[in-house]
Parts: sequence; structure tokens; C-alpha cells
Amino acid sequence: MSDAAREITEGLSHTPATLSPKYFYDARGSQIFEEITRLPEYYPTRTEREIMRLHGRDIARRVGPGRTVIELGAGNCEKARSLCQTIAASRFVAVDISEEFLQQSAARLQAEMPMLTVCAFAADLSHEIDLPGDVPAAHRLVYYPGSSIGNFDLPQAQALLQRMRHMLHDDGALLIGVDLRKDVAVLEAAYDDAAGVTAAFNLNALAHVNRLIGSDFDLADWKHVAFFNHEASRIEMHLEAVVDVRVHWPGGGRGFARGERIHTENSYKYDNEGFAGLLDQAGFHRTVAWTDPQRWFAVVLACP
Ligand code: AVJ
Repeated sequence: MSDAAREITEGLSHTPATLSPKYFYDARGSQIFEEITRLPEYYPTRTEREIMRLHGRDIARRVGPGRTVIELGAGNCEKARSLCQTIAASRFVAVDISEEFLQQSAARLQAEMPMLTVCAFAADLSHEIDLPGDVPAAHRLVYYPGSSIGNFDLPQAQALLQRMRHMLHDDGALLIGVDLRKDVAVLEAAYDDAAGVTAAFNLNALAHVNRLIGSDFDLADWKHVAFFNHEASRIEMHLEAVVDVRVHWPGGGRGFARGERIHTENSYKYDNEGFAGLLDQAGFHRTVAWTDPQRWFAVVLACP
């Protein structure tokens, strides 16, 4: 059994069952996520883009030209394209969990920006990140946009920020997007859109799991559930069984009673002060944050 299969079946056997959000991102899931970023209800992507547009020059002035930009979770490489132009970067290293999708996007970016040295490789951010030996160690800018940090609980986020700090010398910097706490109706609509795209995204994880572990989840037996958990300051996504279900996989299986859930994602929402504190604990002591006029999202530049 592969590491992934072991991790998945372990999570599925818990009560309540869990499945890591990284299993959203097979080729189809990455496509659906792109669709999510264009939904009217899903404000983070467009708000972050607006912040980058409004404050790009200020960011460029602070980070300077000739950086090696390392994007974690690069996906379609679209944000990198614009960042690398804005700050006149010399290299771009794309890192993502979805290898096939990433290679295509990186190749496209390289063709469009021949002066930028582009490379791509697959990595799971929940483990140590080993960059290829030919990535220059000086003058790095780790780029982690989209509030992907929101997927991790506090200790995990802390550990990930520390791993990022370890990728940098003292001349390095981190540019990170983080989603902020706001009106619950705005938050919940962003994760339960009217067109059902987020529901399809959530359900697709089961199709991905079926392929990874040979299970027999029937997507029709499950529905998408998303809500804001105030105490934990996070959006939670779950898949809820709409009938009594029995799922099998090689060497195991389990039953789910109607109404029972699989917890598939957390998306933590921060405030600027709390996030700066988290960065400080991870070894980033100088931070500057830019936000949109509504203060829905923040782009933070953090230096050692
Ligand atoms: C990619 C983790 C930033 O939490 O907003 C979007 C993922 N899940 N809609 C987020 C997601 C449902 C997204 N991140």
C-alpha cells in the first residue's frame, strides 16, 4: 500500500472521518478550483489580485529585482507570471502537489517569458521541502499566495512557516496571501456557491480517492456541507452521507450512517495582528501588510 493510500484509509477509518484537502487536486480538481476562483461569491482570488495591482510597485520597491521566486502551490502559474513581471524576477521555481498540471503550466509560462528561468517540481508541503540543487540559495522570495496557509491548523501553519524560513538566507523574504475574518454570510457564500462548483470540487475528492485506493464511493450518496466555525475561526467543508453507505477498499472498508460526515477541509481566517504574531514566531520579524479597502484579504511581506 502506498503512503497516500495508508494516509487516506487511516483518515477514513476515524470517527469523524477525515480526508486531507490535498486530495482535491487531481487534474480535474485543479480545473474545478480554477473555476472556483472565477465565481462571483469567491472573493479571495480577485481581492488578492486587486491588492497586487494596487500595491505592486510598493512591493517591487521593497523586494528589489533579480529574485529567485519560489512559489509553493503554483497551480496554473498565473499569479507568478504577474509577480515575476512586477518585481523583475530572474528565476521562477514552481512547486505543487499536482505534478502533471504543474508541468504544463510551467512550460507555458517559460514559453511566454523566455528571459525568466523557469523550473517545476512536485512536493507535498506537509513534509520537508527539498529544492533541487541548482536553485540559487541567495536572494530568494518564497511566494505563497491564495491564503493556502488557511488549510493548516495553527501548529501545522507554524511548522510550514518555519520550513519556509529554513529555505531562506537572511537576504530572503516571504510574500504570503492570507484571508481575513469578515461577515459570516460573505464567508459561507464563498464556500457554498449558487452554481454548485464548490460542491463539485468537494465531491471530486471521492472520485480521486476511488482511483488512489481502489474504493467504491458513489458520489451520488454524498452532499457538500460548508459553514463557518466561529470558535476555531475557520470555514469547514464536509461531505455528508445522504443515505446509509457502505464503502469498500482492498483490505478494508467502513459504513457511514445517513448524516455522517467526512471532514475534507479547514480554511482558517486570520486577523492581521494574529498573523504577524505567527510569522514572528516562525522567524520572520519584519512584516509589512497590504489590504483591500474592505479589509477582506491581506498580502504580507515577511523578512527575517
Ligand atoms: C486553496 C485553500 C486557499 O481555502 O479558499 C476554495 C480552497 N476550498 N473553495 C480556500 C478552497 C473551497 C482554498 N485554498
